[in-house]
Amino acid sequence: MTKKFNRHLVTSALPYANGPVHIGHLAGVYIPSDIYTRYLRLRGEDVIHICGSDEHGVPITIKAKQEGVTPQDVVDKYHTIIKDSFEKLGISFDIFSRTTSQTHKETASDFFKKLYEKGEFIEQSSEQYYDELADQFLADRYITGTCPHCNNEKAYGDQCEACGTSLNATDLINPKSAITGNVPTLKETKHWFLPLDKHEPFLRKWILEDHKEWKSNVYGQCKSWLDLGLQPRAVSRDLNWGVPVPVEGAEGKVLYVWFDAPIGYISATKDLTPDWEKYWKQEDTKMVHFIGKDNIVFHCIVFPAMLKADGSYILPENVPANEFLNLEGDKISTSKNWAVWLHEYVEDFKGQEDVLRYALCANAPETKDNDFTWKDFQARNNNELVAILGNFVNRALVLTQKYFDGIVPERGELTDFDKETLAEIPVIRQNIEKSIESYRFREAIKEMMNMARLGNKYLADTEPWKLIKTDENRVKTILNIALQITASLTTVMEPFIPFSADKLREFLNINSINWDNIGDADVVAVGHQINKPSLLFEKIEDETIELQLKKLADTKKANQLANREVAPQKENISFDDFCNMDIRVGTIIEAEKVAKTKKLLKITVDTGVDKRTVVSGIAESFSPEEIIGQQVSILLNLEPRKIKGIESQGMILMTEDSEGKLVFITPKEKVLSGTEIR
Ligand code: B3M
Ligand code: ZN
Repeated sequence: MTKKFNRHLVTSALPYANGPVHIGHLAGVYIPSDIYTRYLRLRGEDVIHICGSDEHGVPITIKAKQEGVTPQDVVDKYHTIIKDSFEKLGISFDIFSRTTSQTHKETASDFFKKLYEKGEFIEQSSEQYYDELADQFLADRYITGTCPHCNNEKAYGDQCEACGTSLNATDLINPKSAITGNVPTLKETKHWFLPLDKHEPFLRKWILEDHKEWKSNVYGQCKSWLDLGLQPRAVSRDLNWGVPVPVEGAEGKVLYVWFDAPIGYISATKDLTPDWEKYWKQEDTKMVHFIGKDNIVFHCIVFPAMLKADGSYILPENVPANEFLNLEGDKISTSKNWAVWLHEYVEDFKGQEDVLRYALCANAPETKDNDFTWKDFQARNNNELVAILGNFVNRALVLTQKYFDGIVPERGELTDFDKETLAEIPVIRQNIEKSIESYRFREAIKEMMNMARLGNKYLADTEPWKLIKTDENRVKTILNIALQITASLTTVMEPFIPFSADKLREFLNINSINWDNIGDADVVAVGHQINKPSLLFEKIEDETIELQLKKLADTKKANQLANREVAPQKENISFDDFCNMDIRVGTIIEAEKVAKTKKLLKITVDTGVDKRTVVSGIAESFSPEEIIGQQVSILLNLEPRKIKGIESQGMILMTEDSEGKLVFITPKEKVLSGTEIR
């Protein structure tokens, strides 16, 4: 039985306002949700797309502390940056709200109160980690330790980012305070828990039986959660940043951020329309949550349990979560600055917003983690947007200008090839419908490009530029058909690359065409005047890509420097031990490779005391020729050792630079060979 829906409520995960958004967010959540909503709008559906920033939670208070500002300053700053980036990339939310709004505080507070009054919570005192030095309970990200599932040493008190498991702080091995680095103590405190176990039978049936159509990554994660058995989850925290727990005896306690954030979808809808209840409470609304894979449990288990406990809300029809996008082979990381930031992209690539939308959708991490590379980005632009789509529409428009002064010519009798070509348009349209409605956006965008391919092939096969000399009437038919395809393309492009769709409509001098009219015989009328076109897409040159790669290389270097692990100090030695070491400045006078080895050089050093042989493992860093005359530090009284049959009498001291390259320890000024180092 398929349900009949009369309206759509689309939500996109509320980004944390503790930093800007990057391409991983865009590819995983906002591009798919935007395509989906734009498509529904084109079909004339009643749809609203809800988002906003998630402004509570520990990451924000930590960031505020780091920057020496208030949490409100942090969220004000990032809310603005994030909102602006989304706007510039054409993500068409109907509202982009925030969880520090008054509406939200009231909505979240009332939501809690209702569940509290219905007796839907368990009130329980338990032992929680406490930092004596900071005089504060350590919730969520205020505590780090080793993940009991994957041994990641940097897991947080609420989640391990390495394996994605959602954790309780007390699960962590070797817990440490993120504020002071102290080992925390356990201290009793009271909290409210949502008894997920109570909702388990319902959730089991609702997900595992009624929603077998969910994406396998989502369904699988839910199943393993349910199979592990659900536990009550605390929905309050001992913190001073958040929505206060609205009951007596809850001073100093706020709602857990994952309790208040999804309610943000509801409060944002309230801010959008007084009709909000229609979207949230009527069974004929289709609610779809777009999220990344780390949010699955909260959207498929915790939030539905909250909605169910309230009893007056609908539940999501689908939660098409995506996997993660990597960047040039490495995991995207905010703390390592390993990301392509949207606010930087829109500055560096003005007017090329659609290129990013296209590249990210074509390569979206729909079924597995995927990699973004700048080379692929360039290729998608140059070989697909420019060479296929841009090329086709440009030929259709330019030839119409050239032969018919930009006036849409009439069609004569159609050949079989004309008919076959025209018949392909609705087929492609239906393919796109099927793909989008089953959340397969990569497939959908491929079909969009197939419509341009169809046009390209049509022109290449009919060759109007040759026929114009002999058969002008035939050329009229050909260009009419090419223009019908171009006009249909404007609508097909709209969900994916809306800026280019606008531009193309301007070239064609037409208004938008409804989805259902794609492929109709005369979407542009005979005699209609089109405008002079310019290029729809520009080629992206190698230099542009190299600049971006250089940016990333610089980031990598900076990280290596910052993350270099300094070896711990060794055990103390006595002064005598030290004096026993005879370290001198020497000069290399001969050097040659040791046969049949890669690493070894046989070096003769003038030590001042004598001229002696040392075998040293530096052949991969230095050629024999380049080190002749080099002053070095050498430990003379090291027990001689045979290496590859050569007696090595001492050791040349080396260090490494930040990139791991070997460096000699050489006095700044030349000194006499044999000078002691003390
Ligand atoms: N802010 C987590 C995230 O950005 C969270 C999503 C909330 S959706 C209600 O990954
Ligand atoms: Zn883990």
